[in-house]
Amino acid sequence: MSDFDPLHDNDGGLAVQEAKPKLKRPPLFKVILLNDDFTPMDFVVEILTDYFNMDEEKATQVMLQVHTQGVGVCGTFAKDVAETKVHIVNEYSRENHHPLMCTMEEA
Ligand code: TYC
Repeated sequence: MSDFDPLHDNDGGLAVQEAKPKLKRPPLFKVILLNDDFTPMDFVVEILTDYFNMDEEKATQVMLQVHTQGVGVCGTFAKDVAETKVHIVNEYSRENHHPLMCTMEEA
């Protein structure tokens, strides 16, 4: 017969620590715009207002940050959302014959 007794804790008096569930938050990704010499400033502002929900003032600030520093962050998102935004922005830029580059990196 089995020694297992469901009415007792069966640990022989030992302190037994439950394993902690190993849950990690999924990583976030920054969506980034790169500067170039050809994309018009208003086109970049349009991207930031239309795809990143910025108002005109914030979009202009971020555009100028990219223009002067070379890169700027459009926002931080879950991986699949960041991938979709990068894809949509790059497609839209190509359709409009601008070389604007949008990319992502882990936050
Ligand atoms: N440097 C561009 C210009 O002078 C403007 C620009 C800003 C381009 C931001 C890309 O991500 C960019 N017209």
